[in-house]
Amino acid sequence: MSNFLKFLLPIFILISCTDSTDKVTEQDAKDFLAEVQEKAITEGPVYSSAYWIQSNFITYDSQKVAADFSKRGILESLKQARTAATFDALKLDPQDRRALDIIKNGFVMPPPLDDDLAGEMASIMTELEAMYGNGTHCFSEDDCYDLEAFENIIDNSRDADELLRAWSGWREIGKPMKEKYLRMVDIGNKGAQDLGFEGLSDLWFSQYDMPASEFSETVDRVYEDLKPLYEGLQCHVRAELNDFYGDDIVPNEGSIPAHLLGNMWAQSWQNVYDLVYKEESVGKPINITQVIADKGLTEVDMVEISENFFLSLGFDPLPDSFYERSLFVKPVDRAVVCHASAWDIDSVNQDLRIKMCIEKNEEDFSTIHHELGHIFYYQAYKDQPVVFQRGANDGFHEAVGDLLTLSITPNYLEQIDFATATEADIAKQNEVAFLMKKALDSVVATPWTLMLDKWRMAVFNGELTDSELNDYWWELREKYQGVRSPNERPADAFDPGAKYHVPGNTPYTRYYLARILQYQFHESLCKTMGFEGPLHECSIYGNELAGEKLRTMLAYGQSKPWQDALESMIGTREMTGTSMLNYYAPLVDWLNEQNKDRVCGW
Ligand code: X8Z
Ligand code: ZN
Repeated sequence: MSNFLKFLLPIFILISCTDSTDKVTEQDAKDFLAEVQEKAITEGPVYSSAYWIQSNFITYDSQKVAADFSKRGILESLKQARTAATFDALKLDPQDRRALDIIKNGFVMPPPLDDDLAGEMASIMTELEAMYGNGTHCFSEDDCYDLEAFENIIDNSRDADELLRAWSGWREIGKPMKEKYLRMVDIGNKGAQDLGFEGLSDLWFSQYDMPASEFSETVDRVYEDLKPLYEGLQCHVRAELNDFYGDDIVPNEGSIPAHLLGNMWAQSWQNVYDLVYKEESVGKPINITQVIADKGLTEVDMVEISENFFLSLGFDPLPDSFYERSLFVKPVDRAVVCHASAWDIDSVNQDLRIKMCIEKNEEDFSTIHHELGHIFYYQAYKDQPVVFQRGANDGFHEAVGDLLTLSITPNYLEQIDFATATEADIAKQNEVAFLMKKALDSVVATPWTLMLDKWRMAVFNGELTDSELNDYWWELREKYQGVRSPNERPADAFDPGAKYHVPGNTPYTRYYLARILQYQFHESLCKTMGFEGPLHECSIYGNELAGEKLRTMLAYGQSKPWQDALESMIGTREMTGTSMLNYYAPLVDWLNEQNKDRVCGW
């Protein structure tokens, strides 16, 4: 925003508010909120159905209908935001004030209140999502791969050439997104400015009950505590991969090439666990993938087992419609957005669904818990007004299911008949193995979940020229993750486009918050239960007291500042990395020992 406009906008708002104070009353505000509520209840479910069809059946027509709904929906929300602003100067009941603020600020990618720009934005957004969902790359006419086919290679292969081919192949789908993405950001920044923000970055970070700059500082400060743990892990993994692949492919210094870490985005390294941890003679973790295969579990069985965990905490069972209307298996005859998601289609009728192309393995067993975390959050806050039917902040929403995965301990696996008592005992004898496996997913995700929005915000803020966009992505990946591109990226590469949340416009800091919060929740609930052993041995499974505490907090939705919600559950208002460090304490000691003669860092 130009300085002139930055200066003008608050005055405009002030004038428009002072002007309107004579006309609007507290009762008008209440009537307006009631109207918003009524509209959301009656019209919301139809919009959700249009988006459900858009993601479940990617066709020319489903995209056309969704783009139209999206345009009309966003214009309506923008009008509501303007009306909400007319009450700015009124003294109101704090809950009404909070509701109005959410109506004014709760946007991700707003166009200005303009028919043409809203239409253009809706079309671009729909198109980008479909480009990702439909993404395929062909090396030759009969050698084509979609994401799942490429992931099958990246997750399992140990052949560096084959890995590089798959890694580079998937990134071809990002290239055609670049121009559209930049145009969308351009319109979005204008929309954010019209709402009174400096731009999209300011809008995104203003949704955390504290000034955007303070939130940004908090997020960075917490990472400083976790950095030594991550650096120790990176150092050890690099050394072991060097051992396996040799100096030419993984030099034992600097950043690790991104194609060798067992995940398309190198955001979880759990698939290379067997390469980096070999001391299993004293006991090894239970292989959940193997158990799923041995038991012949179906995708629905996996969902039911996860649901049962929530039921053991006292949550209400999911309605039949959840199982009837969710998508659990990748369809063979049509294109869908396979990236897992949870949907609150109709809160009044509790029409809740997940959409996921479940693979029968440990990773997806965790992801099912993650998705059900969203679903049970929806269930818990269903009696709140619609504006408050959100997470205390978006990180809370992402943390619920992940919290439960921390309770998938050997004892829990024994309780649900995934392991015999002997197998559980063997697993417990090697806590480092258990923690290593967990850390390769959870600790590894922290710098990644932190850097993604740093890249996005640099784009939003116009800090990069078009030709710098991709290089800056890799600069951040090196800086935060110690992970590098395995090859020189082509000039037209747009690698961020190959990660769902970029074309899908899902803010990513929420996953960083979730990583931190889930450990804080876990530590506190374990304390509530009177658990006294090491944190990683605690499971909240079957503990109604823990369930009650969790549910009470979830039921607030966004009706309170997140700091209040956090305090109500765990007694502190601060986000801190301490609980995560406590959880991994034995691994930290082990890594220090392993790395003592290595030169760490990159
Ligand atoms: O996108 C997700 C969930 C849906 S909210 C499956 N996650 C992030 C990702 O896949 O990149 C969960 C972990 C991080
Ligand atoms: Zn999620």
